[in-house]
Amino acid sequence: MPNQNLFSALRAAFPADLDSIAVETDNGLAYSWRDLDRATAMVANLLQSLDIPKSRDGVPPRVAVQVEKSVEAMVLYLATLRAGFVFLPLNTAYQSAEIEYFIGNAEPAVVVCTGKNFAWVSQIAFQAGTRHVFTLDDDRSGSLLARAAHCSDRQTPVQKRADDLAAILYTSGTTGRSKGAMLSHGNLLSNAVMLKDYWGWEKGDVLIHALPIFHVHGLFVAIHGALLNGSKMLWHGKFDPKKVIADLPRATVFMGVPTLYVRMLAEPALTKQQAAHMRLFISGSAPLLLETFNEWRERTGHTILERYGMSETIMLTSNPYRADDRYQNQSERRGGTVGFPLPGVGVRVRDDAGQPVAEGEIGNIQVMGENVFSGYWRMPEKTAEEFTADGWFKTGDVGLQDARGYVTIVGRSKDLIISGGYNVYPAEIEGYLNYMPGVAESAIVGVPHPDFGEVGVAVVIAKPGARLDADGLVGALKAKLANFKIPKRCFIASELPRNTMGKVQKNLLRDQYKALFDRS
Ligand code: MLC
Ligand code: AMP
Repeated sequence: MPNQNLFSALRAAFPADLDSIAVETDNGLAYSWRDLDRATAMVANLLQSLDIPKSRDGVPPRVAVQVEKSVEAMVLYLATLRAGFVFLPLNTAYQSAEIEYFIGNAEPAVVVCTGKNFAWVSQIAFQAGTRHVFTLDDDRSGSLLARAAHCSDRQTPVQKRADDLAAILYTSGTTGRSKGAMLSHGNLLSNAVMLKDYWGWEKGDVLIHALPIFHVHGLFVAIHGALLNGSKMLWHGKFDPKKVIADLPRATVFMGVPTLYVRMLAEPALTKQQAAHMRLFISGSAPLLLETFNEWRERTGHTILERYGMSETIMLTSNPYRADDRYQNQSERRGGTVGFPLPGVGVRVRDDAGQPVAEGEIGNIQVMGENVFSGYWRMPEKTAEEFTADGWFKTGDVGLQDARGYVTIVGRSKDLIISGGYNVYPAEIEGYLNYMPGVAESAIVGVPHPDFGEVGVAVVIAKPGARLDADGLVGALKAKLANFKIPKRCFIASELPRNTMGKVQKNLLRDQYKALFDRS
């Protein structure tokens, strides 16, 4: 049985000339393919040399990572695969209560954090039983690389089967508790191989990488796409619209969430001429407004290809790349839709009773395929709830499929706000607000926002006799939660609208505040 380790497949795609450039950073560094090979071997050897059990209950050790974006952070990801461990990326915005939950839940054997956070992260980690805490900063300093420097730069990737666990991605839940989506080597590799073909990756492609690398989009779709094609990456530590536009003449592929496109459109330097060398612009993770889709086509002459995915499933649907797309025999990238089910992905639309809906009718989107995760880490009941009896995963997205096969997402059955491509679950924030002194109850709703697409707004009710200060409540939330989860506005109200069952009518609140950030 050939090794199904995802790293081995990525490594096999490295170009023959290992001394050619694999990654060029926006601060002037260049890494060859040989550099990536050697560095991943050294870090993998370090991980394998640690005195930790190679597996417990059949699960390899987890490596939890909360570091700033850097090529070395990507090396750590690849090295974790190479060593056969399980990668657990964490958003850099997470604060101590959030990190405490993830570490307590995943029980990583290794934690890697920034030097600045070492004191509090290591305290949480050691208390949870983690044996090794390393540091890694975005200037190539820290104990991880210092220790790896003593390790051999040769290593044989650990033997894996397709269904062996490769990564755990935490996604918040509607009840406020985060769930770890378990993705296997086979989930990740099959999706990457299919996308290489579907999106027409070709020799000479160069990817601008400007997304964070702790989510599906930047970590898997972008990095696997480039590596599997042996393509160079122009690596941006942080998204800066001016810098990305300046790089367009040297690149062919760009991937972004809608906010990145909106911010680039605000730059006069974005012109047809500047984008002339590009082959493909891809958008996903949040709905792309038709207005942005059209404006982009006018300004650059390129039609954005919108696709749809999830942490639990990686990529599910995509607008067609080729004019003579061999899969669907369709040519058009249609704004406002997320395209066709990708090859090997089953998509169906069901009503609330689980029955099929008529073509073009709105219902719940369910999916199946080699790309779909096996379940939530240590949450068998939650996993069972999210799959149908016949094995389809309930995405929580609401949409339709038209006669030509295009899928359109019209909303979500899950109470979720997607802000600038990050997911915010109202229940989590309401949980914090409701415990604050003087608060009787609260509701968080998502409203349209010109930059982030959607943002959270809080409506809070005081206990009888209590006086609440909206700024004070927001300040208190900031001390507890990742910054992107903080409601952009907070209102103190006398009561929340409820239906006859006593349930808060969030749709009425959404209507009430929908024009809050209206540009006009
Ligand atoms: C930053 N802020 C946000 C925010 N990002 N608020 C709401 N939503 C966001 N996404 C806030 C900060 O808290 C801060 O507020 C202020 O905005 C400025 O912060 P910043 O750090 O300077 O912002 P910036 O670096 O410009 O970040 C914006 C961004 C970033 C759009 C570049 O959010 C981003 O990279 N988003 C991409 C997310 C992504 O990769 N998602 C993929 C998920 S995978 P204050 O008050 O503190 O000043 C997935 C599956 C799939 O969904 O299909 O791909
Ligand atoms: P995450 O849990 O961070 O992986 O987010 C997945 C969710 O992002 C999906 O369930 C969708 O609600 C949303 N999403 C991803 N891509 C798109 C898209 N192109 N259009 C609309 N929503 C999207």
